[in-house]
Amino acid sequence: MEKRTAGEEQVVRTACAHHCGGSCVWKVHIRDGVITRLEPDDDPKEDQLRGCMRAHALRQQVYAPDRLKYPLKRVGPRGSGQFERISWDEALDTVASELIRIRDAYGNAAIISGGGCGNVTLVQGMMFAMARLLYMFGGCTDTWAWPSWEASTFATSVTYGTLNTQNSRDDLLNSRLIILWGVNPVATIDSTNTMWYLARAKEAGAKIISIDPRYTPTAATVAHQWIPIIPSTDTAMAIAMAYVMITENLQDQAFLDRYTVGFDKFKDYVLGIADGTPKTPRWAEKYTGVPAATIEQVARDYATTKPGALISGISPGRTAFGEQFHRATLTLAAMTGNVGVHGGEAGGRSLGDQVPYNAYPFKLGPGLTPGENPVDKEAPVRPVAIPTYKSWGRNVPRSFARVHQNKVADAILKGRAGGYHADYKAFVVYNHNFVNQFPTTGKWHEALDKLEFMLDLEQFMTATARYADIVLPTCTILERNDLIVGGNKPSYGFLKKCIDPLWESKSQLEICTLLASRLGIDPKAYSDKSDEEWVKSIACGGGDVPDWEEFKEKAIYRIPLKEPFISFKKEIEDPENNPFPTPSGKIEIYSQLLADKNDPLLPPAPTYFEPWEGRNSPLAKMYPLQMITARFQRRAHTQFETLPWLRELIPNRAEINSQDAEPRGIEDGDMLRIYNDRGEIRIAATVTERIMPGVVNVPQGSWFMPDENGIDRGGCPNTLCTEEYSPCGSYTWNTGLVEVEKAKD
Ligand SMILES: Nc1nc2c(c(=O)[nH]1)N[C@H]1C(S)=C(S)[C@@H](COP(=O)(O)OP(=O)(O)OC[C@H]3O[C@@H](n4cnc5c(=O)[nH]c(N)nc54)[C@H](O)[C@@H]3O)O[C@H]1N2
Ligand SMILES: Nc1nc2c(c(=O)[nH]1)N[C@H]1C(S)=C(S)[C@@H](COP(=O)(O)OP(=O)(O)OC[C@H]3O[C@@H](n4cnc5c(=O)[nH]c(N)nc54)[C@H](O)[C@@H]3O)O[C@H]1N2
Ligand SMILES: [Mo]
Repeated sequence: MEKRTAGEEQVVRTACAHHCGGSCVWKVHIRDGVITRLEPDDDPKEDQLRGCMRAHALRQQVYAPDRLKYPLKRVGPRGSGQFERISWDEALDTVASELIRIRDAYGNAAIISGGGCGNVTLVQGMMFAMARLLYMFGGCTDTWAWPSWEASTFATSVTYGTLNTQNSRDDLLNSRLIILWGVNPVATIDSTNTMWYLARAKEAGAKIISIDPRYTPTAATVAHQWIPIIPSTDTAMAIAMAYVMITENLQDQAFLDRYTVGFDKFKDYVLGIADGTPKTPRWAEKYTGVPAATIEQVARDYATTKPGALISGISPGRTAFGEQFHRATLTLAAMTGNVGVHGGEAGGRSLGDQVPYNAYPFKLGPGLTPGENPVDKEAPVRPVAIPTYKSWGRNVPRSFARVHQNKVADAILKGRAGGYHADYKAFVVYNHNFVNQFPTTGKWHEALDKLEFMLDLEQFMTATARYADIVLPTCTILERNDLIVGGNKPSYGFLKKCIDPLWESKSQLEICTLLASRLGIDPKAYSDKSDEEWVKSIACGGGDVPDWEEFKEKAIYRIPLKEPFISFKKEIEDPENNPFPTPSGKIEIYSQLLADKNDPLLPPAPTYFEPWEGRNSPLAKMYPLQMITARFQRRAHTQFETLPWLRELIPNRAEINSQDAEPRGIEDGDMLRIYNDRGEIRIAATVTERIMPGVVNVPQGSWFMPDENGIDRGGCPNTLCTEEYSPCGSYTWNTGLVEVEKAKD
């Protein structure tokens, strides 16, 4: 940061990357060390990377009165939220002595590392800084399963042998048909400018179809057709689309013959030769609620309007058997020959091998990488993992030492006696609001109370931080340096330090460096660079960014590409020399690897299973409504929730159709009681035709606020969600039954 004279206004360009998959550019106005306003990107020469409503409120986040300002020590019972201010020295000494004590008494596996995605950046964010520290400390118990896209990760690994499966979003301008299947970028961003490319693609004549239980703002803005679908049943529709293509001979057989294996086996299933049930549009209509004629029309559209991009959203993957949705839609992409071509889309959305949200093979210079976790290495690999299955930043197959994130509370409660790898005594949380964002099934309180030590690095007093023994105040993205890569067109974004950390907050890198020496780790071996030097090392010391000074000034570097980036271009254009990285070298519609695993719930080819809590389940008699938990535009998960500007914009409400509201005497704005066997919440209603009957949407990220009776007054959907996960490990946040009534209290 340059020094300025008093009263002089300074304008700093910086990037934002706030857990929405976007990376936008901002001009931050600063006077006398105080941020006075933020202006969005206005570069006239380039595609502007304009920020969203949330980033417009970043200034309120930085100066929020409820920000955590000092290190805190718990003084009341766990969860009570009673803390007292302590010094950094006392806080760090306590953290270090507790971690050393627990490691020496129980081993490293007794420490669970709960890193999340509060910020998805490459220096301070994700699991870099803290994971590296804990691995150097001898390791920790890691968690497994990516919350966002475990189903898609699994399916793309099986089908293509890699996670890098997307085209850059500017390629949508080459599409003649775009199917948004559970995708709502107005709220989710899904790479900055996705909406802009969708709007331009529409202007250029592309037909756009949205398949979603909700008539989303995205559908309202760009779609020609909205197809409401019963949640958790999308696989049935995709398979019936395959039926239409096969029986009308619309599939691209030459593509299938040349690039895929196992289509015939899938075809036998689709036609009912294998099990006696042809997967006709009528068969699918029963499950999906989508009229057979509509399924036929979408199948014909997709098979004949080329090129076509079927964007298979990750949200239908977060359902019971969600991996089958992705296996099926990837198969449709191959059946229509839309893989590896401009205007098409191979499908799937997951981590690239290196970076989030993007398949582009970014180059990255040396960074603060965590390396290998010794605890992970001591246990065998989970059978669900397949050889090509890698995790970003930690290319280690998931071992049995790891705990599924849905099972952390269960694991703490039961430990070895419950079949887990260790008895867990400490929980280190960073970038994560664990208690809020994972299903509780009523276990969190008891579980966290059982711990010997819990640490949380936070900016706000979250539902999770309330349980910690020590809370360390962490600064925001405008108070430190960091890097993001990704975006619609591949780019690097520099999140620049605009002001010094406020109050006594510190960056995660600084906190970990201070802890290193106390944990007996050489701080120089842990990190020999400042955060800015790490940004430079990753972006310029081997990365694609050619000019550090220019990058610093502009905060953005776009990789100059002659044409939009296409995944699998070379595999399609020159297959002899570029096999797919699967065992067969081809797109695996049928996977021998899965066949060999012989798990009936993870069959080798796409298969429809009825969800365990669907409309046809016996439980639906008691809890007749399906709950989904979509992204909420004014928040990034739980972040920004307390900022007045954003609260004014959209009220936090559950959406319910008038056909479900009226018989229950519910009117728009009424407070609802939503419940099932797992819990009970209160949240106000939006009565609307924009959600299909039988479905309630409780926006995820609502703050968990249980009262003395355990009723969650904050309306957090995870109070009602199940901790059961799909066979591949995917979370099932969009599969669950509830009942709704007008609240009396
Ligand atoms: N019901 C339901 N639950 C869901 C989902 C769903 O669809 N439905 N989606 C899931 C998905 S995909 C995800 S990714 C998770 C997200 O879950 P989380 O990653 O827990 O969500 P966030 O609220 O974004 O961030 C967590 C915390 O990080 C803090 N934070 C922000 N920046 C920093 C920082 O620089 N340092 C530190 N130490 N902390 C910081 C924030 O204050 C916030 O409290 O939620 C999952 N939970
Ligand atoms: N504003 C904002 N943006 C975010 C985030 C945020 O918290 N806030 N989180 C970010 C993160 S970490 C992630 S992982 C992504 C997630 O991005 P997504 O998973 O795409 O986001 P969702 O809003 O959960 O779901 C998208 C749509 O799927 C629909 N849907 C739900 N269930 C089903 C189903 O069974 N079938 C079909 N066809 N559709 C269904 C919902 O109605 C919704 O409109 O978003 C990122 N962007
Ligand atoms: Mo996510």
